[in-house]
Amino acid sequence: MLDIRSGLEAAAAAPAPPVIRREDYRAPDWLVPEVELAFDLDPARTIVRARLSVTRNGEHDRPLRLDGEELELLALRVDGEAREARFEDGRLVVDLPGSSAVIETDVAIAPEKNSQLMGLYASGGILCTQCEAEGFRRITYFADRPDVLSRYRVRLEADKARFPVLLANGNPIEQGDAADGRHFALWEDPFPKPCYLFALVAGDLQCNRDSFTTMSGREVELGIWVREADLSKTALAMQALKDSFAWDERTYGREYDLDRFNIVAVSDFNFGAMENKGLNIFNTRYVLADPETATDGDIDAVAAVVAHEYFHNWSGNRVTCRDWFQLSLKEGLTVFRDQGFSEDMGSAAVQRIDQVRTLRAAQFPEDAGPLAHPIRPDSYLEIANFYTATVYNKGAEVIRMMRTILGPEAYRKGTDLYFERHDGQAVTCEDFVRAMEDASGVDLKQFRLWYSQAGTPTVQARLEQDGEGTTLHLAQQVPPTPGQSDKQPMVIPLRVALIGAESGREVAAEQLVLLTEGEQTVDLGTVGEPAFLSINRGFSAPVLVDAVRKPGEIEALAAGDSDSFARFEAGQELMTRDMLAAIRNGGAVEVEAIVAAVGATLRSQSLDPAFKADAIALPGESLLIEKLDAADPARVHEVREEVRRAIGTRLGEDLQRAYTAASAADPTSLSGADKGLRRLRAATLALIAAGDAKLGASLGQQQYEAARTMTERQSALMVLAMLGTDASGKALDDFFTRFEDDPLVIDKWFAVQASVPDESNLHVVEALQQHPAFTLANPNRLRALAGSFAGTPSAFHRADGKGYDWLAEVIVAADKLNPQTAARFVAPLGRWRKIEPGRAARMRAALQRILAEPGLSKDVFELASKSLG
Ligand code: 0A1
Ligand code: ZN
Repeated sequence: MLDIRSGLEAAAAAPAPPVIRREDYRAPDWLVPEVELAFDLDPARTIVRARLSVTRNGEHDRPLRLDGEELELLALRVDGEAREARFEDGRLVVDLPGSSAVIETDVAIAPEKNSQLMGLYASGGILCTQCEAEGFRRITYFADRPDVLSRYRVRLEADKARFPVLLANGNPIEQGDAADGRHFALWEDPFPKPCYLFALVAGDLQCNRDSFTTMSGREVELGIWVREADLSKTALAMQALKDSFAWDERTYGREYDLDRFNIVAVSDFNFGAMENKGLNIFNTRYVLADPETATDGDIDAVAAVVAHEYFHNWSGNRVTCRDWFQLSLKEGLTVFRDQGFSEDMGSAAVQRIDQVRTLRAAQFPEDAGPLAHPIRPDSYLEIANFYTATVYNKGAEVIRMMRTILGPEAYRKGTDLYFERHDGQAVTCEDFVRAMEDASGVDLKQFRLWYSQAGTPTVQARLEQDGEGTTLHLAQQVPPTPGQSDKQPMVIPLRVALIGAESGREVAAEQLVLLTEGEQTVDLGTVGEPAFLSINRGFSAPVLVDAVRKPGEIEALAAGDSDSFARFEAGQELMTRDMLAAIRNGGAVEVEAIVAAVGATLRSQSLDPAFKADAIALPGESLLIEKLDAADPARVHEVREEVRRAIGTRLGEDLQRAYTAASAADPTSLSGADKGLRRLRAATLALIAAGDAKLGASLGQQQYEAARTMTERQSALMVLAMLGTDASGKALDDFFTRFEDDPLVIDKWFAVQASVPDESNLHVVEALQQHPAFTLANPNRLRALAGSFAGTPSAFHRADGKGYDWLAEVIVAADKLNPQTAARFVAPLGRWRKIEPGRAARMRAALQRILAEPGLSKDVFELASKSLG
């Protein structure tokens, strides 16, 4: 067992948590085919009676070992006989002579004291559960691992007045009254499932009911359960749910399998939502939405998360993971599936730009930093730390590449085979790849490196043209990452086309190039004119492209590449090139090319507004920092602001014209066209304000006051908050009073103020921390404040390091309540390698201070110690 604390300057006194390794996997010693649970629900003290029928798995004489955490054991019986409990390493150990037995335990738990939000907990008067990854052991003693699948029968009993609604997985069997004003409900789930998919909910909830008839003609009752006041905000989620049912039938041939599908919204939740079998539990943020209180982006996210959780019913529940190292098996595939859904429901081109933006903002830095890990990790201390952008979003890119390489038909044959072959099983990423190979006949041996190698590959590209023809020279490097110094060349699918420098047309039609060697040349034939290289079109591979560019090439591609994603990319490359040059040489920015490109985009008659909004947005400060060594965040901010100002002043008329035209968006419509107009309106307003603060303030105020949707209101508020005028104070006060009773909107109020990119904004953040509406206990609220602040480089990276100190204190305080959520704020401090030495030393000091804290959780310990490196 490796002690990763050794060598740390600030090692805490507690013993190091054990490292869990993928290669140590062993099949379970005991299986648990049947589970009966009876809950006597009470927020202060809930009694859980469990009856497990266990069977020995294979030939061995090892005892049954059950996980348990913070459980008060009241009784243990084996085949009806009371037994003295024995514990080893925190597990309940039961010696069993035969090949099967019935184990009964009675335990007591305290949901209202559960601030970790794992296991059974209370949220705003609702009792609910979260069991993935290892929360079920906080409910009862159990083999808490995903490869133990059981049939569940669950009886819930609670006070009828306080908890009129009692829900669990599967189908309802019976309900009725019990003594002392209590009532009960009995639920049965016919599908064997791992315990991480167990769920129950008890509360005073109202239901938005609907139904869906499946492709084989079965009627499924759909329910979205929320507090009564929120019922009017569930229509969009319900529509998304029905669309998801239909899409999965159409696109993957997957039909729903129970008579009921329930969604419950709770306001205290560590992640976005959870796919418990037949009873999804959601963070309110991903259910409740209407145009007045949620932005278009929020509304799209609701649909995507509803789809994501629903799609897990096949990719995750019917076919689940053998162990937690295989997490990307269900998450990468399910993200890829929800991306496909969003592409089909809206504009595929705009969706792809958004997906890549997310990947670049969240996953590329992870892959380039101290926390880099393959999509199938090899080891962990705390699995909760591996619900990452790498496992989810890079995992989805890996599935997408397989689809690109095999083609859509073979890919679909592959998923059909995978679901059919492994239905009811707990399997591995390897099983998925093998199904793809078997269905397509394509050898994916080398492709498997995407599962085992971390780090974002760089592809170097150079186009050579002479009388003979056109040759593309490619080379790839996969960078070293922690624990992986030597890398092998990967299979990189690159969609490539050539654009004529004179004609502006595609002079070599798009083709798929598979880069498999360290270096490779590709013959692209003869083209009649000098050509420009359009490469990694549609972002066909999650790589960094470093192409040798001819003068004017990138400008020409930004103005006219026939692939809209590649066109967007060229614009970003151009902006990045000129900003980085100025950051590095310390002089003024060469803004001509950027201003020309943004101007042409704004004036274009053919581009749609959503694309325009994306194309005129400058790469963010974090992205620029990632591309530098020893970055000075203040300088990065200065240069980026200089460019924004130049665009604002030089293109004032174009921006105002676009802004006014975009004001025509129909506030009652959620069509792609209207959403695109609102997006363009927000982007142009921000640039107008950068060029002319006075005009920005007056337009911002007008827009705020006339706003009919949250999209308009929030973008105006952001511009006003950045300008920091009197008008901004008034608008912020108005916003708070107007939405005081709506926690999700108050989160925005915190987030907007904590995102102001100003070195002095820490004072505002500190004041907000003292605001009566602030609490460390609610993950959404904490993210709104700490996540927004740490995600704003020019405010977070104060030269005096006080931003880091503040974050470190918040992490330590939050860790005492909720380790999973606290751990999510460590990564920004781990980026010190990219930052100039003075600030970097302060970032390290903050990490050391966190590590010196007694009683630190393993969640925070793992990330802080790895970040220090
Ligand atoms: N499987 C969920 C993610 C999830 C993981 C852990 C949670 O609680 C700690 C909650 C949700 C998904 O991918 O949606
Ligand atoms: Zn998921």
